Amino acid sequence: MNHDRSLALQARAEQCFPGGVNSPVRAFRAVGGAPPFVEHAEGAYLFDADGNRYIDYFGSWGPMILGHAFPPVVEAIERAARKSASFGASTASEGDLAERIAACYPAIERMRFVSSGTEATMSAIRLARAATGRKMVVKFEGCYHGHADGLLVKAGSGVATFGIPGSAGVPEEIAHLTLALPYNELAAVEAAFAAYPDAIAAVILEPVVGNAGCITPEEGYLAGVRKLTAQHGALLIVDEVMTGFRVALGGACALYSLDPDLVTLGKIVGGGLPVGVFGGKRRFMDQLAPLGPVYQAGTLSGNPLAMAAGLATVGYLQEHAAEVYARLEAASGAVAEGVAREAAGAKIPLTTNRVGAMWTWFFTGGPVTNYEDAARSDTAAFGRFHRAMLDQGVWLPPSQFEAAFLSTAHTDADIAATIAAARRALLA
Ligand code: KE4
Repeated sequence: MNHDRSLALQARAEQCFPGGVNSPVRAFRAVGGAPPFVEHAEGAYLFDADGNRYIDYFGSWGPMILGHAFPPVVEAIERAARKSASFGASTASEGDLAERIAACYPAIERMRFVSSGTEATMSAIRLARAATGRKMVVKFEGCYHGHADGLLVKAGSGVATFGIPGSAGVPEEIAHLTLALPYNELAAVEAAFAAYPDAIAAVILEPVVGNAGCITPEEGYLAGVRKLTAQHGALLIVDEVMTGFRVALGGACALYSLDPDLVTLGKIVGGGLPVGVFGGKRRFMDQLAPLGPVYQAGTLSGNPLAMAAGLATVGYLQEHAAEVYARLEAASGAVAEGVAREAAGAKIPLTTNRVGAMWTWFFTGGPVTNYEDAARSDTAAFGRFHRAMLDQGVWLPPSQFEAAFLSTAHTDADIAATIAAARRALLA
């Protein structure tokens, strides 16, 4: 494959942006090599600046569940754009999308649109602190909820000890308000509540972890966290920015019969345009300005183009739910298990975790039930696999600790080609 144009664009980009990127994972630092620059995309395919075609298995990190340039979404954005890109005033389209989201998420009695998942989780935590009068937050190692200071926190030395900054620039005073616990361990959550009685405002989690690679909740885990938060007067915030409308029409809340206090959404609900959502029980949400004392705002919140893209996407998912999710399940199972079979045949240790159309091939013997297990993966082997797949026109997420996604546009031929490419790539 020729990458001359991408290489030139990368050199120019490095004069503009740190690392040449506007989001770190795009720099391919975890897998090596130079990232291709995308020129356009259609359906299941990305086309780079040198004209190379790739089967896309990260889908803009989740939003492109109907494939790229899905005509109903494109047409909706075009129609909206002709009416101007933004008003900074209320529009009917916000209520139209909100009603569709609420129909899929019974836990969401009121919601608010923002422009990213980070804004959604950051706002939900502020709301939880106001609603409970408490300051501490529990998160889980390997879960990522965006880059708000209090969420860029690593586990302290002991299970229920203060968090430590997970990034430069995060003051330890802020990190100390967050506990980072091991995922899939209810005892750790119990210990945290015992260690900090009446001090924990919220527990936030990915109901299916995507940001350590895909890690599934063990039987009873989510229900256990729900019970503990209710017992101890802390709010449960379920971060469905990645899983929302991905693992089911009603997301993980539907899949696992979860009734959280607050839910955050993003990615798919914007159809590829910048949208985040936080919502939940009315007694909490109505504490937001202008009704209540919790301030939160956004110039482009509810942007009409983003609403149009979200409406076209969510509307299509709702109207074709049975067909869409059956296809996503079948295609994801075929590709995830097909590659796993190739690895077994090549005697390469590989653990495949999958929920619906999100999965990860961990280069380790497994099982992978928390971040500590995931971190045992052979990331160098994953890097070689990633590059060998990319060279064969298959673009996987460029990190062992990310989830792969596919769309309704991926065909059986794409799946077969992916498995064939993996057969060769695993021997690279
Ligand atoms: P954004 O601020 O990137 O829109 O959303 C943050 C976020 C919140 N919650 C969950 C569960 C998420 O997965 C994310 C963002 N996901 C990453 C992919 N692992 C975005 C990709 C990137 O950072 O470039």
